[in-house]
Amino acid sequence: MGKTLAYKILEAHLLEGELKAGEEITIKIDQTLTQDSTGTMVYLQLEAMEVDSIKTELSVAYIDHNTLQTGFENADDHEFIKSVARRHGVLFSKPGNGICHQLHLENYGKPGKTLLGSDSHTPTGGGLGMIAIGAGGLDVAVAMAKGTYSLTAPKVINVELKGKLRPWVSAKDIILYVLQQLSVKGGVGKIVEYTGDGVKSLSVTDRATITNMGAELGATTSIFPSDENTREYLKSEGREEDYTSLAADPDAVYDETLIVDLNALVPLAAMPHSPDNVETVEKIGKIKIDQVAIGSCTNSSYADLMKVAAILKGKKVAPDVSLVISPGSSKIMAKMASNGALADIINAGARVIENACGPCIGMGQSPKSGAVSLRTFNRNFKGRSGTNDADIYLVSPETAAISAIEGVLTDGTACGLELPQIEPVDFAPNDNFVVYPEGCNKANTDVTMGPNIKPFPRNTSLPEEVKARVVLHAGDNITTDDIMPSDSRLLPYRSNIPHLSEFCFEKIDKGFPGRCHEAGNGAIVGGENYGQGSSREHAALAPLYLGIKFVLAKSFARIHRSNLINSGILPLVFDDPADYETFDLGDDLVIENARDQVAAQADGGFIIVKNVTKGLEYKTKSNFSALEITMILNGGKINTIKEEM
Ligand code: MIC
Ligand code: SF4
Repeated sequence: MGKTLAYKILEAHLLEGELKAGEEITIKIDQTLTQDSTGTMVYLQLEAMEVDSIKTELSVAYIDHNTLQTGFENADDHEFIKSVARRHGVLFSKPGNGICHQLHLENYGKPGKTLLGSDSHTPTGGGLGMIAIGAGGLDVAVAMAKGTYSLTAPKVINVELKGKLRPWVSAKDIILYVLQQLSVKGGVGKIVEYTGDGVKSLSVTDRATITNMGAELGATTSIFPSDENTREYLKSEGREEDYTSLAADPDAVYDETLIVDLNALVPLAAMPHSPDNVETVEKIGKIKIDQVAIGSCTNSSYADLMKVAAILKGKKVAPDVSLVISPGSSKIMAKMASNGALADIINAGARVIENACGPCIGMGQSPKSGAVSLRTFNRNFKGRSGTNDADIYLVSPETAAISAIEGVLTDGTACGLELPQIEPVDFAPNDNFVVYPEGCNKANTDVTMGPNIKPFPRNTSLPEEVKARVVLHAGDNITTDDIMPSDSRLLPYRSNIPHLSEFCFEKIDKGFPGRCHEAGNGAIVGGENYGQGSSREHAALAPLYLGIKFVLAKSFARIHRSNLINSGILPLVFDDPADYETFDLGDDLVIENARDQVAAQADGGFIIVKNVTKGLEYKTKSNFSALEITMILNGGKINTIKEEM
């Protein structure tokens, strides 16, 4: 039986377990990446583990999320990360160098390697034929300390691409189409593997756009084969020697298949407020727009921005539109400065901002009240832009650029403008933004810690009886942005959980922290796909700080479920989803004999939760692995690791 590419790479990295969908496996991690907003926790945790040296081949600490430095907090975070990076032999990418995923693709990603990143869009590396997985910060800290990562072996979906895209239809439209077909939870527990003759018409950065947004499917990761286009890309980045050819066996067996006819695709947009709420640009119609934002780790490559420059050249941005562009990396910005494309963009009336995440995470450029904003980004959750009543549409760079000129959402296929073919160019290697740890080690380098950096909360081992009061009854698809919002006001406090926790669930229920303080021990009730989106473990750490003991939901998103377990909070899944309806705020719940019940999960048992207020009993089933059971009993991952050591 032929093998999928994903399983070939997993097999080559398998350390423990049976490589079979649903089984717990431990794999070797070759590379890690962190970014600043999750990175401070990662490096606090790495320090807490007291390791002597990291075990990965390469680890990089990027600074890209919060580069506004509106107060001392960010700059202190950057300095802290730099100091710990130096102590442990981690490369440090200074603010201004660009967005972690784009930079990793350009400079370090290698076909066939494994990469674990403390950011949900780490699967961008799948565009280069890597197994690149997003995880919570603590998992990444452990991957650095031990060189390993444990996960449930996913199923593999085959997305077979047939044919070739027409002009004005791009990689973004492919992934928007896949999202429309599979939904934001369609990828949970799965790897999405792209095959078919259509693959060869896509460049590595096109592929990276697609694997990047596989995060929005809830997938563990997404992957493309490594072929001549991969070689060409690595060559253009000055590292052809990193190329290896990789593909699935021709007779590989997949768990599911989705066929996409590229010739038939048209420009698409994800409408407010979910990346899978997809419709054709033509059907949505020529709605008036107020803002266009081009960039983010999804669509800020050289080719993307050169297409944008070609569309804008000699034109003028519409009077009511603010067009803002954030390039993916310093190399891209420098190249466009030298070939004149940057001037074309600026002359058209665009605002060019720093090579960073910027508006994608609400770090500036929030649109006006009630605005319609077109963005080439990957998430359009309500309020993420920093403006709660704005309507965000996710589109391709081509659609964004032509719409910025027209002032209304525009389908480029009908505009009569010919798009030029963007030829690959050579990028001179430039590591002037990178700080190497040379000569530094734990003995000669101190940790630099500013006053805003507070210790992270730690749980205690699971008691025999867990009592908790219902402090929130939430709906389906709650995002980690809902749980722990992030914008220019809150991002400076990513290293300060006590402060941050006062804003937990702020956008959907301002009374949440108050109720938690009153209850002492709290429980959250949620619907389907609870915790989708960002990998931020703050969405588990802030609830932990507020006394949350367990979350009852119809289903959980992968990374958040792990973050809860890592924090010693139980993610419990209703055996009967109808139970969800029976809760009210203030209901008192109890799990009796909690330790025995959790331990019995290994034999496929249920955990029984009693609703004392209503006199009801609920069966929950969570399929905890043996490792997860140990972590829950110990009150989290860090306690478990400490014990092991
Ligand atoms: C995001 O896109 O939501 C983020 C900000 O990059 C997060 C990480 C974070 O919350 O710091 C992610 O995707 O994991
Ligand atoms: Fe940064 Fe946005 Fe990408 Fe997250 S999705 S890494 S905030 S650019």
